[in-house]
Amino acid sequence: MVYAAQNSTGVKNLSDSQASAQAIEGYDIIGDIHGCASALKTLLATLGYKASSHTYLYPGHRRRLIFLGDFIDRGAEISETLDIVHNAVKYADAIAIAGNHELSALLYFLNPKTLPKPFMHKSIQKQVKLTAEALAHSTKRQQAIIDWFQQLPLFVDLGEFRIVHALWDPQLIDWFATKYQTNKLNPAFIRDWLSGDTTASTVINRLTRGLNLPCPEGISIQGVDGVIRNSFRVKFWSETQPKTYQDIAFQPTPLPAELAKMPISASDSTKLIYYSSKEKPLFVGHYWLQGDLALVSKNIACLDYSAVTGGKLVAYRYHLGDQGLDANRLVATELPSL
Ligand SMILES: [Mn+2]
Repeated sequence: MVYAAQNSTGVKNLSDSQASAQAIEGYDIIGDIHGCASALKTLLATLGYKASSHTYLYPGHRRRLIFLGDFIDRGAEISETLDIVHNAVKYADAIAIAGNHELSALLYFLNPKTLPKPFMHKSIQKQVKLTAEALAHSTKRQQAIIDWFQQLPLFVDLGEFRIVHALWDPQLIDWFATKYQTNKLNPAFIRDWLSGDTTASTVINRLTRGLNLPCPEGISIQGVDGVIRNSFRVKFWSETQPKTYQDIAFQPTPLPAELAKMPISASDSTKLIYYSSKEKPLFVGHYWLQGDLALVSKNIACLDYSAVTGGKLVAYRYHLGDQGLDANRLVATELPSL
């Protein structure tokens, strides 16, 4: 089943670009921008995109842009980043999917009485305020962004490859696509999510924040960002059978030694999700990678290299017809360290 917006809710997107699919050579998939518009413009130039009247276009419109979510928050150029991404979607057939930060912003702007955790964790509230300030000067523009966010796709299967912000969970994706007949956020889903529907919350958490396991009693983790957390992010692929928590942890902050060497409990084992190396290539952002560019597994590329904290903004140049992924297709714009 292809989840690529067959049941479009009226927004110009993939269904339009599919009409001219023969003319497309490939896609340039860009990781978490977090308000780093200057880096984004440098990366677009490196990739060969040229500024036109409203947007950036590849010569002959032969390549299209894909944004993996988390365009906003943290960085100094949120407003300009939103302009570039939104205009690319409106005028250049780009695809932009929701990250956990767009969902937090949505909650902030929709202002429900009870804000679902963990999207309104204190540290996230602070970041969302930066985005709110960036949009404060124009109610009309703010409304346009909120309207757009409410229709962002959560996941897309483009036939040859898939994209999601953090984790591709086939069961939850099937549930969403069957129930709402779309791959996009929509009023019925948002209503369910805000009213506390458990599956709706799980979909949002899992797809945009990945799989987090709770720390055992008495253990917490102080992140590289200073925030103390009671859970940690884990992989959703593995070449070999994982035995300890060290084998499955996937986050910039190392696990405390006692947790790292602990054998994975039976109940945690049942929660693990496995994206087989036989599945089609998958692109994700979200995980704050550092250091040299590499694939995270044979068929998964994570394009989040911590741009906003002095890392790199990263793209993957996918050429239609490619057989699998190749680390040489990763392209980066270095950012000045903070
Ligand atoms: Mn994220």
